[in-house]
Amino acid sequence: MTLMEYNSREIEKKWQEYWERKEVYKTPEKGEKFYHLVMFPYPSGDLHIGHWYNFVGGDVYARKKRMEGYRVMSPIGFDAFGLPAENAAIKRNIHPEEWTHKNIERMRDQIRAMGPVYDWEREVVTCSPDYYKWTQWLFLKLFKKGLAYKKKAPANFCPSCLTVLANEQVVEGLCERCDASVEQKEIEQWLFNVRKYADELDSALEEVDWPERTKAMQRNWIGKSEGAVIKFPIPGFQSLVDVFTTRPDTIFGATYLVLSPEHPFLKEAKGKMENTEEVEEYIEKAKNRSERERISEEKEKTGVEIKGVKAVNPANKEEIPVFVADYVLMHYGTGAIMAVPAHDKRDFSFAEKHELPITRVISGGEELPYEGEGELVNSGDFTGVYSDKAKEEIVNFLEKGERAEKKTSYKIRDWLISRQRYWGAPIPVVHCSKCGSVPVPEEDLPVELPSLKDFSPTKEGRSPLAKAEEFYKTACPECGEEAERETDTMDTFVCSSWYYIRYTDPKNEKEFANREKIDEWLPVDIYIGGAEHTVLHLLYSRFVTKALRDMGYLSFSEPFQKLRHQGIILGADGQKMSKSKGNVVDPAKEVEKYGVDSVRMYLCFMGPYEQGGPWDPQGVKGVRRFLERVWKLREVTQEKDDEDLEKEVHKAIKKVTEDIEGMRFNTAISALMTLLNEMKKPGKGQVKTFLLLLFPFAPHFASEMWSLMDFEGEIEEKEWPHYDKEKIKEEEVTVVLQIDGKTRDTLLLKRDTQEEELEKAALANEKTKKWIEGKSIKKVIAIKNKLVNIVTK
Ligand code: ANZ
Ligand code: ZN
Repeated sequence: MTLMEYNSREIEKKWQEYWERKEVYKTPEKGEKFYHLVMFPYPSGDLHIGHWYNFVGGDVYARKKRMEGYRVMSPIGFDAFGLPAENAAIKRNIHPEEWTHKNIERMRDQIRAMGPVYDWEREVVTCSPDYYKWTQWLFLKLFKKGLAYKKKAPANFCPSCLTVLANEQVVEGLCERCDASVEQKEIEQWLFNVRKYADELDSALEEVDWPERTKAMQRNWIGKSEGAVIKFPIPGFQSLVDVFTTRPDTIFGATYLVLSPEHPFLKEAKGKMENTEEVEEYIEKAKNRSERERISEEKEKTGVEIKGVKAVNPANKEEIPVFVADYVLMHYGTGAIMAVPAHDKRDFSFAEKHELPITRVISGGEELPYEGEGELVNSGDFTGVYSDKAKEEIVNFLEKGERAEKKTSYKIRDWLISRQRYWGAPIPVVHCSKCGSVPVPEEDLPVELPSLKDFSPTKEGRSPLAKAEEFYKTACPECGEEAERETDTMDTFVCSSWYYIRYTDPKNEKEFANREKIDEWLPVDIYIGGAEHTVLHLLYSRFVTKALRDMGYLSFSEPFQKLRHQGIILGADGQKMSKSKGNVVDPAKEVEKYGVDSVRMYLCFMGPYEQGGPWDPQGVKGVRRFLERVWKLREVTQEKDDEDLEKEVHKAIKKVTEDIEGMRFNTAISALMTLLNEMKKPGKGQVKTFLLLLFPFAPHFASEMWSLMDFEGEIEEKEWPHYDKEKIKEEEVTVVLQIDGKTRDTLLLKRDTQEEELEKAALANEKTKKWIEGKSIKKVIAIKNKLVNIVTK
């Protein structure tokens, strides 16, 4: 056999065409189901290194599962609506639809060129009407269940993108996309009632196999706090002011009350306060401050006293002043707090500024404010009780007088889903002056997005669809009178909150997905994707799943059983890749030079998958050299396997199998490299096994070698190799134990036990102890696998 060069380009093209023709990657018909999911990409135009990392790791895992006999479904699609398409389109003066579709076509080719096992027949594209019809259907379902509602409220408005943003799209007061300072604006908006599921969203995290860090981020976002609501009477008023506190144990130190500027009691108190004008001025000012400013620890805590109004501390019956201050937010707890300056930082700085009394009621810490727990002081009958117990006892005591009850609060807010932008799924609602907000009948879906020429947002923050008369003018579905369509579109997180369901039945025209198919495939067995930006996607998907479950459409509660994140690949300089640093790696260029399989393998080899790490410019070349060495195994003609090698082969099978399962691709590849070094005189069967283990990483390469060596059938149809436990058992040898040259015993030890260990074993032996009693040891001679001789003086 003459030896050809390893021509990766030809080989990869050949196999990709072959696989496509043979439809190798359709979801198999037989076996136990395994739903394998990677986060679908946004069609930005080019696959970047992060996509590669995500998809390649996912693909290695999926391929092994297929070889293990699972019926693996591995779908792919595009998260195609959203602001970037619109912004790019405006900049380049082409329509967002055109821009998006061009990009999708490019990216499809790029993804195919990676050689992954995606079932393209299941592709979903969220901006196509046959998909967003069902996104709209989801909206209607939530609406009818009372889980979608409209509300006029201050919204985060980005003056540069000219749209409302969800809280989560505001990062430190700035627009996530353009870094402009976000303003507050009163607008009618649509929200999904995520708060209704807050408790389950928190507690059910215990059931899923996710990275702890990701769970912690979800919990943090949900922000569950256990505490109590305590009622403070206001002399001269009927109503009491409720405060939410997590520290009822500090109540004897509550020296004033603070109301949020939006608190309804302020309206009630108008006639009775002595400084109405001052208070109203303050309330007015607070309207222009962002939430971030209001709660920032660095910013000074502003506020004014409501003169002429006092509250009574229900624990010690003392009269205390009442303030209005914007560091208290209306949408959390009850919108009012009991301030305990000795034990809360914010209250402390406010009290210092306004010269309010600061009373220590918890011992511990040298200085005030002390935020920890401890034994109570200055607390009447509760003095001497420790915080945890005092929390219970004080609430119980106040409960008797109907002044308190236990309460759990959640930080999470309802999900604001309306966007005043063009490139999204229209919200399927009609506004009628007689009937109000009327849902579009299901049979009229989709409400198609009209192809507008002018799709730029308006200055007033209204949707571009509000300029399209032919779109918004319609008849009321209920009374038939003239009415107007809702012109806002949905947040793209709505589109991606259910795509994993659609994959099970992507072409269904009658249902969002057929129930049998849903039950057959879901939940997802493994979900692989980046850790950044996924808190909300995961949260919203979980919310939608639970809501659909409660409507009877699903029978599971958590969509993603197991979740893993790939790490981040850094530039060669160890810095985050960025254009300005000039350290961006272009995977296409690497493929051009070394081939897809080398790039795939290097990505898996470069470091622990869940950690990522810096890109080594020599790395792909190194892997390519390894493949070239494997390529030489084609010379192997020996039919009989090499007995000395058997153990190494089986050790490698075990290692590669377990490491792929645990996403330790790097050490799996190391094991293959070690094995190759041992393969001096391998038999054909051993080369076969090697190729099978290599296949998930370098599928084109392994397929080509398999066929060139005339191994029967096709490699991707073969079963994943099994290891023989017996064969990897550590072999034992008998070592002779001598004392002064005379054989006294034998030792059964692992083969290749090192000299030092031999000596230890010999000295620990019972017979040795007997024979050397009373003597001292001059030296010990140890010969590996043979003997130990203890020489005495
Ligand atoms: C009295 C107290 C004493 C408090 C003390 C803390 C320490 P988390 O854990 O984040 O839930 N609070 C309640 N509602 C608020 C609102 N709408 N805006 C701003 N602050 C609010 O925090 C709960 C604590 O935050 C509550 O417990 C309350 O202050 C404050 F030594 O009550 B605490
Ligand atoms: Zn009507």
